[in-house]
Amino acid sequence: MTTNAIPKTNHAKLKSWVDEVASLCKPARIHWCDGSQAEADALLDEMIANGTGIKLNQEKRPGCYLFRSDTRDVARVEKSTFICSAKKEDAGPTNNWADPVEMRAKLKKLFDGAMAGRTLYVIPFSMGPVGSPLAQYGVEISDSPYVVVNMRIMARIGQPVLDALGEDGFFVPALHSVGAPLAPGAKDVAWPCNPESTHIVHFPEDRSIWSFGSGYGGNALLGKKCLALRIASVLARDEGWLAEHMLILGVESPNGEKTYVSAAFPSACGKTNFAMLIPPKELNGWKVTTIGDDIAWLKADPDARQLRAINPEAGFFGVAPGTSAKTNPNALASCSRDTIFTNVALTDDGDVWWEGLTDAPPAHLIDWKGNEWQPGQLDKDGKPVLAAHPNSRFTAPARNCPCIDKDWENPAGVPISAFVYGGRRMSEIPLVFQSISWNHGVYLGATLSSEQTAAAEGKVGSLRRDPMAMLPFCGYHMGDYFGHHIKIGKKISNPPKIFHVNWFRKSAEGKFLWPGFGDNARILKWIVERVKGIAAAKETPIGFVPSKEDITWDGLNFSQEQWDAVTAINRDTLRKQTEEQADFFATFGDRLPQEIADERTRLINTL
Ligand code: TSX
Ligand code: MN
Repeated sequence: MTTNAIPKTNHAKLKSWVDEVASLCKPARIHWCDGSQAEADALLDEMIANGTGIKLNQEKRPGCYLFRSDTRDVARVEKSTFICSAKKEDAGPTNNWADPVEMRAKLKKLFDGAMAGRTLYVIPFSMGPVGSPLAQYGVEISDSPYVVVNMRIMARIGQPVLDALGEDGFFVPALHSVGAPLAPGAKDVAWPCNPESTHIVHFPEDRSIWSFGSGYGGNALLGKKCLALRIASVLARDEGWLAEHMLILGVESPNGEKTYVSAAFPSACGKTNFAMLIPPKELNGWKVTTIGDDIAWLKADPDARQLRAINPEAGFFGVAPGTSAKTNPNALASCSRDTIFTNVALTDDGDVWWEGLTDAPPAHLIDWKGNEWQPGQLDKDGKPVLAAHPNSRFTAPARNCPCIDKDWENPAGVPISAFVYGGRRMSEIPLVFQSISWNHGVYLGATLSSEQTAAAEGKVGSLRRDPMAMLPFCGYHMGDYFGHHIKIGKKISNPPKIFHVNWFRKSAEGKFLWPGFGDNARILKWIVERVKGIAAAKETPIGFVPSKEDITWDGLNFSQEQWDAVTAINRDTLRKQTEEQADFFATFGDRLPQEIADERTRLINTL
């Protein structure tokens, strides 16, 4: 076996783990990643040469590449995702559990010889700025060069991380294989994977990750969902901080005051769009800046006054379809260079396209499967053929984002003044309201739900409960997780104020009642002014709500009738819906905090 270079580390535990993995997986070569541009260029050149990747038109998209996955490997696989705590009870009712001893034995078999004929890449990575007290280190071992070039965008990787680890620093070991060993002399496929045997496994007690069979996104870039949410949520519980599925944005008022807000939304609610929102020009001088679009790690500051947050990631792994100059010009600008596109369509001039990028599609494309594509094309069932996969992605460096906050890499993080929870709700849930208290806010997060769109799994229109948008990402019992939030609120003298929003309310005729997008800045302004104690609100059973005159309307004609429609509440329906939460709460058994149960009772009684 050959190794590219003597690794510049004296971390004995890391070296022996790499040796151990190599003897199990039996790769042809070992490559320690230094994270350099030259290394990434060499890997990309190799992948272009063997047909795995496509270099896009370098005049239009400098440093950009396109990859097409296997058609069976296009998204996270929740049914194959496991939390292997020693006790089943500790994984809770929302996770797949498997016995850690049995699972380890199963994984050992799967990984035995799994890297034959391939290169084993060692990717030291940092989630968060290297050296930040809020950062966590991991080392991913992967046999996928696609993973290496994506991890280089999404995290800080290479020698600086080894230097920070020193001789005995703590790291999360994260082992990944596409699960497709190559026989001697056999020709490789463009996207090796093993969908029949895919396993995404977390061992929360020894903080390790094993991922087998998939090369896609959250299944393979192990720093993101696996480490920064599932494992980090467990670390956060044990160490007294929060690992949340939240964007972080800054709101700058005309006098230059900055207020930071973090927000959790289930999928298909436009989280990345909200993180990069551009306020209407009539909101003179109000600006939004981005710290992150997916994950927030929050810790009490030294005097336990407030929470400070970092974005543990260094890039955006965003859904491409629907991203356009109208919906999110900042995201588009972020992927103008040094970006990896996966499963989008290819234009005749070597550029990319996806549904929603432009009003009219180009006359000819190569679709995400590599087939010729024309507008209006139908499949054999008469359904339109999509040019890009609905879950196609861009992997773009955060530094490319025109509205990236100047403090996005501040190792101390930024102070968070408000939490926003939001769902896609056609009816009943008003545009915005503020919780009465921290515990009431935790209850709002715990009962967060969203209606399913075609892009997500599940029946279209059905209500999916997604507490704090963490349903697929909490690494332990969700009842304990609610309890941890309650505890954090007690520990901090000035915790974030908590709000609930719904941009998706519809009229009886099925029309959206709220213009959304940039106009959401009007609601953000109210939120920021509530935090500062400037804006007015009425106290109602559901919380504090604005009147129409509490919102700034410059540049938008919005009638009192429209306002009433988008903020109306029906006490009887809400009471019924609150009563119906009983079954959901019952699934958490005696691990549901009494405080959360009490908030529900209080709400039913006041309604
Ligand atoms: O991202 C969205 N946001 C947040 C933006 C900061 N979307 C897209 C969701 C899919 C990922 C929205 N869609 C939002 C929204 O606020 N609101 C809607 C619903 C909507 C759609 C189209 C219109 C209005 C609202 N069009 C017109 O009013 C012309
Ligand atoms: Mn996410």
